[in-house]
Amino acid sequence: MLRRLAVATLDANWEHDHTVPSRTLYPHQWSWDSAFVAVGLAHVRPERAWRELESLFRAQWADGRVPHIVFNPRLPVGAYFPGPEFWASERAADAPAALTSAIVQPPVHALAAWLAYLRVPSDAAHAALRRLYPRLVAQQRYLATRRDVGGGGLACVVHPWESGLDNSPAWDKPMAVVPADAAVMRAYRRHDTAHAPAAHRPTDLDYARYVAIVASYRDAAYRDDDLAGRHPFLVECPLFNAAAGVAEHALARIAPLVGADPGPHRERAARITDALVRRLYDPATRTFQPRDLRTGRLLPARTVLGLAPLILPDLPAPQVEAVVAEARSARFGLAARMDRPLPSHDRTAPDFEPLRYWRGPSWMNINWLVRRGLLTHGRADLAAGLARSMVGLVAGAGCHEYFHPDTGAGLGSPAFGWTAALLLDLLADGRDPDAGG
Ligand code: 2M8
Repeated sequence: MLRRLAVATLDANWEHDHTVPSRTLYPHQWSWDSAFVAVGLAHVRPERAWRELESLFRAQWADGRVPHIVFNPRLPVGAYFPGPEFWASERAADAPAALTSAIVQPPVHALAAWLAYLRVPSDAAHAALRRLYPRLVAQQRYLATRRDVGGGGLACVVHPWESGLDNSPAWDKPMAVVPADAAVMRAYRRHDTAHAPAAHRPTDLDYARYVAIVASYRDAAYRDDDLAGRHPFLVECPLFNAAAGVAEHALARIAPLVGADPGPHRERAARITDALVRRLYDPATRTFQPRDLRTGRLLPARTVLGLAPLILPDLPAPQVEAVVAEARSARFGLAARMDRPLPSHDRTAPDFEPLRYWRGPSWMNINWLVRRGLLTHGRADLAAGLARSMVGLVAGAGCHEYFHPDTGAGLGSPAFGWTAALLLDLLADGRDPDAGG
């Protein structure tokens, strides 16, 4: 039953060469959504899993960046805000012919490609892996070179949208100093609040700041040189960098299959893990925190982002222990028997909001990542508890975009791509073929 619902959701969201996250809220192709969707499609429509990843990477920029949105040119202007006319990516020398945004999202694609291959290692999958490998390497190179603004071996994000957790309380402090006026939004038509209650979404002032950050990057033709001198939002995010580390581990597995050397990937993976611990682990709070490059300080909110480094197979034992303790604390409630999956923000914080987008609700993709981390570090008991609570959530509410962290009520889009895809992965996956990392 549940499996059928998930497959039907993915089929309904399929659009010629990709899956839309949601027909109403997000009608184009999104970068990390496509990676999660490919993981699920590999179980039921393996050929489509590769088309999903390859259509995204066809829109990769010459500098290696993989845009966070690839716009469907068949949709009318106004189908999503901000659309291609706002991004004006043609102002950048490295932009492709496709209509795209100009920022990125967490690089979970190499992991997705590796998992899709493991699921069905056919000749077609092997051929797709060969085509994707150089593009995945270029994606990593872009992040490691153009985005290491702090100079410490981590990539920075230049917009909250790049973190994937757009409206997280983690970004409140750096966002508060972005100059913007909510009245600016009178000039635009927001698309999200036409399809979801305004009380669940970012405010107009948040949107004015999102728009201002894009405008600043756009005015510099989306160049990455001198970001430190001019860009209003520069943050090193633990989830984003953990994804980059895991991507190097996945590339080290893929490399021998395509005739490449895994050695450099292993070295880069080790360097990223080392940099994450050195720059983003806070021994005082015993969790990972994002670092604001404009002030040099760690950001104080204890969000679910801090748990993400658990996905790194080479995370040192003291940090594994600390992150598991953080996840098991009253802030997140991880247990072998748990009613609801992890919330996106500390439940005990005064600014915890169970209904508002990324400020409290539970999301399947983050829980799926943390579950992988628990399996990788030998915590099958906790991973099983988390998986059961995730399946229970979708069984009760359907393939929603996100869920009320206490009641489990479905929120946001009711037919959401990555929820369906990752549910399929959990249902199929009594045993994870890559659980050892
Ligand atoms: C949300 O982000 C977009 C902007 O990229 C939005 O709010 O309009 C986030 O949840 C993001 O993580 C996700 O990739 C995207 C599409 O599902 O929606």
